[in-house]
Formats: sequence, structure tokens, C-alpha cells
Amino acid sequence: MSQDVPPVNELDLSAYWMPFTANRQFKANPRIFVSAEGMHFATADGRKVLDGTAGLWCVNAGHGRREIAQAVERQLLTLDYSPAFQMGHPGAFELAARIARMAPEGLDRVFFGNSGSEAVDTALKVALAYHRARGEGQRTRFIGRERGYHGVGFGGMSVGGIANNRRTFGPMLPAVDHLRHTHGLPGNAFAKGQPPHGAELADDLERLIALHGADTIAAVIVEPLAGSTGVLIPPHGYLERLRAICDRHGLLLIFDEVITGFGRLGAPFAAQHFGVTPDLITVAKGITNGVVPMGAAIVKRGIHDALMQGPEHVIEFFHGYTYSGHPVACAAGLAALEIYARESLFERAASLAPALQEAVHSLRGAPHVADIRNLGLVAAVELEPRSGEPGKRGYDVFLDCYEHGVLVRQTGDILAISPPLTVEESQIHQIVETIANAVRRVV
Ligand code: PXG
Repeated sequence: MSQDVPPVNELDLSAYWMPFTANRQFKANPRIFVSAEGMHFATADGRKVLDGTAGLWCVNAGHGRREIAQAVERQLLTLDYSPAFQMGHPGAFELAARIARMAPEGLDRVFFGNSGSEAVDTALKVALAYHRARGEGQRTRFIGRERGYHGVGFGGMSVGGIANNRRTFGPMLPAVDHLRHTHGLPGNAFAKGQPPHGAELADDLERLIALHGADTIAAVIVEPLAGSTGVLIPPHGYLERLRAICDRHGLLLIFDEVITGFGRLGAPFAAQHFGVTPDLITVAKGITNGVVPMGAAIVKRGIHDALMQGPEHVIEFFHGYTYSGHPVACAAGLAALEIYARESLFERAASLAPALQEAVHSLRGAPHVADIRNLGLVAAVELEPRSGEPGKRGYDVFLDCYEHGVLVRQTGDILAISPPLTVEESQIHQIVETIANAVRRVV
């Protein structure tokens, strides 16, 4: 740690208002990481904690990657910042080109921001601008989905469907509706991979189109696999059906791949894993291995080209951030993509998926386990809530795992597992055994 920071036991914890954290509880009993290497964090009290969550679904190549650190240092000493508007630097063009090569056929224009939330706002704005450029400016409505998470900007929050993230913050975007989520259908519990039932829930979109009129709707946004809400895996045929309905009615389909992008399902993007091609993809997190903030909207060329109109000296799309395509983020991104390719980490994720599936489903029958689901290198264990205390059992199990050296992610009574793609099979077993012991210890 830098010499400017006092030892952990002398830190004043009061000024830092922590995001998505129970601040008072945390500060009474803080959990502080001081370093990370490979698959492990180290805590202030000198314990090693196995990273079962790739940080927050972002550190796909594991921690402490020298190549990324060196690329960042080189970049800082060469060109630390370059104005994002009306000026360029090589790294942004190169990173965009490489992302375009990895993306599904046809999606080869990349707009950079700094987070998933900004990527989502960018994608929504591209959708509005595109329809307007084509003379369909009345298409201003968005369709999201219940339990969807698209970040915390007003756009992403509006199309998102997690009640706690919405209820405090007023009316939001005026013209948004939501599909039902696909979770909890009879016959789907304990499904391995994609659950069998529920493709017909995509027909909700037809219902909303009938209600609002297709010509008022700009785009549909979904996570192909919903992560943050507790790992909801799309039923067989569901995404294909959404795609077909969007095509029938001229709606753009946005896949929010902030979690699934960069290998989580064993392919560069979930779109490729599922064989369903959206019109836009939003990414963040793994784009830089999580080490420098960055997000992006990847856009079909035809959508981009529709906006390249008007006098050539006039800005075509009035949108962007001071740090769009930041040189340091681009350097980190290029180094991260290099590692993903050199170490074949996406293929590694695919080859480890069966081991994760087998390990996690061994928890079936353990105390309070209500459902288990998995796809690629992501899995979830859903616990029965304690009566009158939703989320408390999940939190207690999360804490027990942490105290026994494994970091999992807890959302209510759901535990999510999404390790770096560098995870060893033995570490998958350690994660699952730690959860098994925790659910037995925690009543
Ligand atoms: N879309 C999706 C699908 C996400 O998962 C965002 C957008 C927003 O990204 P930013 O970079 O603005 O946070 C996300 C973020 C979790 C968890 O484990 C998930 C996210 C962030 C923090 C925690 O629940 N996803």
C-alpha cells in the first residue's frame, strides 16, 4: 500500500460513503482487502481469500497481471491523457478494431465510455438517434425486463427491473415497459445449463407491442444471462424468439453483456454462445480485466452508418465522455485482450464449465438449497429465505464463506459464483465445499 495511507487499523472509515453496501454494518465490522494476486485477495489481517466472483464479475484473467500493469505504466509515461473530442490517439482505434473483430458479424462500431451504466445509456441514445435519423423519431419507448440490471444511470435504472434500485428515485424515463422475467417456472428448478421451459415468455413482447404500438418502440434491452439479480439463465429458445419478434416489428435488440462479455460463457460474447445476434451489445468490466474503468457500446455498422449524415464538419452524434477511450483504459484493454487470446481463456471457461456444473449441483439436497443453476463459468445457489428475514440467510452464508476463505457474491438469498477464467478445478471444488459447509453451519 502507498505510504500516503495509514495502516488499516488507523483508517477513518467515516468519510467514504460506500456503494451498494450496508454502510453502518460494514463500518462496525469492516472487510478490507489490501492486495490481490492470481486467484486470491489478501485481507488486512493477513488471510488469503479465494476470489469466487472475479472481483465483481470483471477480473476474468485473474489478479495482478504484470502485462496489464506494465502496459498501463508505459501508457501513463507516453500519453497520459488525450482529449476525447475532436482528437484521437492510437490505442482507442486499435482497441475498437480488436473488439470489432471479436464481436458477432456485423457489430463492428465501438463507442467507449467508462462503465456499464454509461455503456447502457450510450446504447439507448444510439437507438433513439438511429430511429430519428431514419424518420421514425416517434420510436422513443424502451422495453426492459423485470429483474434486469442495466446500471444506475437514469436510463439503465428505468429499463432495469430491480425494485430496490428504482423505488427511491422518482418517475425516471417516461416511456418504458417491462417484460416478465423468466425465473421460477415449474420444471426449471435445478436445470443444468439452459432451463427447458419458458421460451413463450418472449411473447410478452408481442403483448407490449400490441399495447403501445410497434411504431412507438425504439429498442428492447435484456441481459442474455441476467447476472446481478441472481443468475437467471434464458430458457431454451427464449432469446431466439425475442430476436424474431424484434425483427418482425423493426425494434432494435440490445444485449447487455456487461457480465457475459469477454468469455464468461466460453465465447467472447453471450450472443455467440447462444447463436443470437443483437443490434447492439453493451460491455464493461472484463474489457480491461476490471483494472481500469471502461465500458463500450458495440453497434451494428448499419446503425452507425445511418447516423453519418449531414455536413461533414458537424458532429454526427452529440454524445461522449471526457474519458471516452481514455488512453490508460485502452492500454489496459489491449493488454487484457492479449492475455485472453494468448492463454485461450474463453476456451478454458468452456472446458471448465462441466466441472463447475457437476460441483455446484452436488449441493442439491444440502440444507435450505432451493435451486441451483449454471451456464459457462457462472453458477448460482438459491437458498430458501428465513421466514420474515428475506436475504438474511444469504448474507450469513456469504459471511461464513468469507470467514472461511472464499468470496462469493450474495444477492438476497442467492449466492453467485463467477470466478476468474483462470480458476483451477481444485479451486472450483474449494468454492463449492465452502458453500456446502456454510449452509450446514448457518441455520
Ligand atoms: N449492466 C449489467 C448487466 C451489469 O451487470 C451494469 C450494467 C452496470 O455497470 P457499472 O460499471 O456501471 O457498474 C452491470 C453491473 C453484482 C454486481 O454482483 C453487478 C454489477 C455491478 C456491481 C455488482 O450484483 N453489474
